[in-house]
Formats: sequence, C-alpha cells, structure tokens
Amino acid sequence: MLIVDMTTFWFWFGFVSLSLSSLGIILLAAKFRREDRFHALIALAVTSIATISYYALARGQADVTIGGNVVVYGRYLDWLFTTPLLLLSLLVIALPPVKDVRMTRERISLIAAVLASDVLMVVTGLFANLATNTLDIVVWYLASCGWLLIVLYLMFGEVQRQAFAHSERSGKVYKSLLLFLTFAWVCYPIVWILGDTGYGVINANTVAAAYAILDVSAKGIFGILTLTLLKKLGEKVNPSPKTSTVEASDS
Ligand code: RET
Repeated sequence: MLIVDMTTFWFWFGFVSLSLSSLGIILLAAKFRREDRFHALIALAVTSIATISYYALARGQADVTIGGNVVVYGRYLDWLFTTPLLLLSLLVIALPPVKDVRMTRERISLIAAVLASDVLMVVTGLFANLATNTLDIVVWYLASCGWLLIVLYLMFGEVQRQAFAHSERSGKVYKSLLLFLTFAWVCYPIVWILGDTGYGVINANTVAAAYAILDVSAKGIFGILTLTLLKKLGEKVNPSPKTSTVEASDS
C-alpha cells in the first residue's frame, strides 16, 4: 500500500497536481510563439523539480532525523532551486533589455542581489530547522524572514520601478504576478512556525496539506497564470517576428 497515512496522501496529491501542471504548461507553450517559449521553460523547470521532490517525499526518501529534529531536506532542496527560478521568471518580464553596455554591471548586480537574498532565505531556514535550542531557532528563523523581506523589498522597489519605467503594459503583468507570488510566499514562514518545526500547534498532516496546496499554487498555478497573462499581453502588443512579447511591449 502506497498511501499509508494522510501525510503521504498529500505528498501524492502534490506529485499528481504538479505533474498535471507541467502538462498544462507544455500545452500552453505549444500555442506560444517560439520567441516567447523561454517563459514556459522556466515554469516547466519549476514544476519538474517540484514533481520529483514530491515523489521523493511520498517514497520517504526526502527526510532525516538529525539531533532529534525531523528535517525534511527534500523541501529545502526543492526551494533552493525553484524559488530563484520563480523570481527569475518575474525578472525576465520586468527588466528591459540592456541597451547601454555600461548598464550591464548594474543589471547583473540587481539580479544577483535578488537571487542571493532568496538563497540565503532558504539556507537560513534550513539552519532554523537543524537548530536544537530556542535561541538558535529564533535567530535563524528571523534571519530567514529578513531575507524574504529583502527579496520583496527589491522586487517591489527597484525591479518594479524599472518595469514600469520601461513599459506600463508589461509592468502591470509583472505587478499582478508579484502580488500573487507575495500572497503565497508569506504563508510558508507561517506554516513553518505553526508546524512541528516551530510551536507545533498544527499537526504533521495539516502541515503536509498546507505545503502541498501552497506548492501547487506557487509553482503550478503561478506558472499557468504567468503564461496566460503573457499570452494576453501578446495579443495586445502583436509583436513582430523575432521579437518576444515582453520586448515588443517595451515600445
Ligand atoms: C522558511 C523558513 C522559515 C522562514 C522563512 C521561510 C520561507 C520560505 C519560503 C518558501 C517559498 C517556497 C516556494 C516554493 C515553491 O514554489 C524556509 C519556511 C521566511 C518563502 C515559493
């Protein structure tokens, strides 16, 4: 019997939903112009990583007990790769092409700052899970929340400013997606602190359910939403051949 309890059920739920999301993304991408398919590639990378992560979770291969703590390292490994890719999927919509070569350094630095802050969020979150005394848990947890705030600060600040400065239309697409992402992302630290990694006021089944629903939303639904909004944008801007939709919306 594969489904032994409700936690395992939610792992399989995640696996099936994320597989279906990948399929949905492929079907949407098939209708995309070649010039716009890179968006689908990022979305597909995210759902594929999450799919294998859920398979490992369901098969009991993604957790260990270290120093009395259950560490579901499969989740952190998943987040380590998927969260930077999710941010990248927004950055490619927001940031205009670099016309002046002197801007390259500034651009690389902005992207590096967003992605590094995100990686720090995941790594400090892992250390919070590994910590065995309250002080360490609190310090690492707050550090992780701090890095999440820095990611959001950069995305709502400089990145959004550049998106709108360049194009009102793609700026709006960026803003909608960023709001969706923010609502989903801020739930993760809440589940973490309420579950057995924190206060333990919600049981393991509820934690598994909450993460599964969040992951399907933040990866699957988010990817499909991204492609749908870009398709609509494409219909409005009607890009010329060899020009991607976000590029065409610039002018
Ligand atoms: C942790 C640990 C405690 C503090 C914070 C966390 C944030 C996690 C986030 C995860 C997002 C994951 C996504 C996955 C898939 O799409 C690590 C739980 C702030 C924001 C979006």
